[in-house]
Order: sequence, then C-alpha cells, then structure tokens
Amino acid sequence: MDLLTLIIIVLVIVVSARIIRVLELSQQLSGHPVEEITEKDNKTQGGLMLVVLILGMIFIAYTTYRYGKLTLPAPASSEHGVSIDRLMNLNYVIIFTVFFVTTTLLFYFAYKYSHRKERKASYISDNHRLEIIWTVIPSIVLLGIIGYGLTVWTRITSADTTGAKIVEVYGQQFKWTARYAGADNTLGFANFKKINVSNPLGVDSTDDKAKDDVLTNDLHLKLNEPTLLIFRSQDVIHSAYLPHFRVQMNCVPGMLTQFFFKPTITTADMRTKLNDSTFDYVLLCNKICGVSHFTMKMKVIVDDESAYDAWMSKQKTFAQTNSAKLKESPAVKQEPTEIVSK
Ligand SMILES: [Cu+2]
Repeated sequence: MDLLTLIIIVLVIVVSARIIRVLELSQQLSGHPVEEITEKDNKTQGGLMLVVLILGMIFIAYTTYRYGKLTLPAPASSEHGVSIDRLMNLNYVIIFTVFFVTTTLLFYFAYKYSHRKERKASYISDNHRLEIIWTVIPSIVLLGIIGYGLTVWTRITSADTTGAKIVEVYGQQFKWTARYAGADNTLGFANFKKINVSNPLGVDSTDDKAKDDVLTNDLHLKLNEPTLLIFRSQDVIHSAYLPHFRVQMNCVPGMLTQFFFKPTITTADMRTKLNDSTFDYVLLCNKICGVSHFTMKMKVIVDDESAYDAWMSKQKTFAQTNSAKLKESPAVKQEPTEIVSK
C-alpha cells in the first residue's frame, strides 16, 4: 500500500469521527435523539421512492432508445434469422412487461405504504393461494419460453445440410481465414502438424481433395445458397459471430463445429436498405481470446450469383498458391518449422 492510500484512509477516519461528533452536538441542541425517525423523514423517503421510480424509468427508456441499435442489427439477413428475431422479440416483450409492472408496484407501494403513526400493519403468516399463483404462473411462462426456444434452436441446428456449399472458417490469434472446398465441395485433409508460416491452416498438400481448396481473407457468400460453415481453431477457443445472419458458433481447438444457414440479402441490397454506402457484413470473434481479440474481424460479402462466380474465378487454389510460393522463394522448400507440433 502506498503512502497516499494510507493518508486517505486516515483522513476518512478522522472526518467520520468529526461528523459523528457534530451529530451528537446537534442532537443535544434539538432535544431529539438523532436516530429517531420522524413523520417528516418517512414522508421524504416515500416521496424519494417515487422520484427514483420516475427517474429510473426515464433512464431505461432513454438507454433503450439510444443503445438499442447495439443489439442484433436489423433486418435479419438469413432465412433462420427471422425465427431467431421472433423468439428474441417475444422474450423482450415478456421481460419488459414483467419488469415495468413489478418495478412500478414495488416503488409505488414503498411510497403509498410508508410509515404513518395512525396506520397499523396487518400480520400475515402465509397465504397458500397467493403462493400457488406466483409459483405456477411464472413456471408456465418459463416452460413456454424454454420450449419455444428449444424448438427454434433444434430446427436451425438439425436442418438438412445435404448439397450445402462447404466453407471452413478458421480462427487463430488474431485473425480469421476462410477455406472454400472447391469444385469437389470437399475440404482437403488438414493436420496441425502441417502448420507452418506458409501454411497457417495446416492443409495437407498431398491430399487430392485439398488441391482445389481456396483460402481467402474475406468471406464471400452466395445469395440464397445453403451454406455450411465448418469452424476450426488453431490455438484457443474463439467464437465466430455473424450478427446480421444471427449466426454464432464456438471454434474449439481439436474439434469441428458447424452452422448451416442461407444468406438472403446481398451486401448491395443491404447498403440500399440501410442507406449506407459503406456498410459491410462482418464476422467477429465473440470470445475474449487474448490481447488482440478485438482485432479479430473478417469482412463478409453476400454476392448475387454472377458477382460471386466472378470473384471466385479470380481466386487461386491451394495447389496454385503453393507452387507459386515454391517458385518465388526457394527458402520455403526447406523443411518448414512446425510451430504447433510438440
Ligand atoms: Cu478470437
């Protein structure tokens, strides 16, 4: 503890002692014990309960209006996103209704029934009817929300993924890489032992299925195309979060996770809708994964078919990039240093 902290503590003690002394003296002067609660005190406290209620409600209304846009951005840009929004909105309606009713009653009753000399509180030990009501009603509401939520989640995660375009999203401290499965729509084998500077995803170049894989730094999706994102992580747990598409999935080292969805609004259409020519979809990391966690962000672009095909035709396959690299720098020919295999 440094000297300054010590001085502050001593000063606080001295000031407190002085305040207590002043209170004692004022009590002697007024003739009332200072701890006695007067009728006036009760009135003031009751009134303050109303003030807190009103100011609190104004504060909540303001922050909801001001910061509401920081919740899921509207409109949902995926097919299943619409049902997620419906579920969220129902939850918001229930939560806000219960909150406003109970909070208003709580503070209003504290005001209305503040102590008065002529009023006597009645003694109630228990009331079975009331207890049943306040247990059964919330239970039914909660069961309803949970049942509805589980139904929506099961429908989203158990959707038929046959024929979906397969794209791998690879997380590492602190960047994302996308890997397209290529013409065969099958991702080539990858192994952490193959990871090196020129092959950060550890793709196995001897696997024929890997040759047509395409690695990119942006994630391009085709409008209305059923897409299966497969997530991997190199180091720690990351969480791939695509707020506009209502997609989020953990990326866990040593295992594959996935999310199936269908983008329904192109980037261009979304720009028109939002009247913002600079708008872009994003994929963010939503799990604090290290010091530069906040920089883990990948641009996501939803193209219509022709734009997507034009973009894809310009990308180099894993085999092409690899042979180009070998030609460019003979240094890469040397046995690559394995950075993770221990
Ligand atoms: Cu991360």
